[in-house]
Amino acid sequence: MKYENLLIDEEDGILTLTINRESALNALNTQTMLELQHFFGENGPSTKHLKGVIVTGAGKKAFVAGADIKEFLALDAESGAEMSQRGQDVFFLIENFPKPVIAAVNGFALGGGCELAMACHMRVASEDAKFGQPEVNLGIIPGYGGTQRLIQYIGKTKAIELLMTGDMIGADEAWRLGLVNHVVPHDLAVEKAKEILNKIAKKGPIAIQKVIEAVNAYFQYDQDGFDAEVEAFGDTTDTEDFKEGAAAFIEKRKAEFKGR
Ligand code: CO8
Repeated sequence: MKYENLLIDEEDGILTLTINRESALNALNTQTMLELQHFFGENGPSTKHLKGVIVTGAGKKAFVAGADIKEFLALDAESGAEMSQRGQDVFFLIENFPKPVIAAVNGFALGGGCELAMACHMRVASEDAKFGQPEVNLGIIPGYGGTQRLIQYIGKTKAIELLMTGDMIGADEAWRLGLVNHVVPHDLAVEKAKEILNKIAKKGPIAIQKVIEAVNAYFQYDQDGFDAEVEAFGDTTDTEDFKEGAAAFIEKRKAEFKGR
């Protein structure tokens, strides 16, 4: 698929995916959602060799300022629910991506933009980033998982306040609440995300994939997270990587993982 709204740059095993609609503050229109679906879905790039993916927004002002408001003015109950479901499905692909995905939030992360950042495994915010779910200002609610993931990250007390007031919070408050992992000076969010991915890349890749699966299981109503952990743990013990990791520890050397 030829991407119109995503810029992809690969360097040293790290893919940086930039939402590139700067004139609309990188708002997620249908085309961009289709491209995200393609990228994170089965037909996207091979992930075997990847350390991980960084998601960011073009320009200095916005990560993503939301779903593209101009596109959903004509929605009704049926088409609105369909659009919400399609968006949720795309963000589940990101949440379940087998390699680490980090959002480098370089400005406004509002509505669908905050939801996109929350679907990533971690968030690094620049100090002038702003987060919020302002949908109630438009008379709607978040539709791409925001009501659920915001509670998962910051708890019901603050989540329901932010969802009802539509208030924006700055990077420092987002960090204090547990919404973001790190706050860094402007322009350094992508660099910090790379540093984290390079650190993770030294670990066993299958173990990292199993961490993603087991952690996500906690939030699935039809799965028991403890059972998922037992299964994932069993899978990791059955790998060459585990034999290598244990041998390296005993021989007092650095492990060389092969992802097998
Ligand atoms: N959609 C479309 N265009 C946008 C969006 C958006 N979400 N945000 C900004 N833009 C456009 C503006 O229209 C403007 O375009 P133009 O120059 O052609 O008029 C351009 O980007 C620059 O924006 P502003 O002039 O408004 O810039 P300011 O610096 O004055 O303000 C803000 C920046 C505060 C970020 C402001 O743009 C804003 O409030 N944007 C909207 C934020 C918002 O409400 N986001 C939530 C959208 S709803 C949503 O995400 C629902 C997700 C779930 C959908 C479920 C399926 C139905």
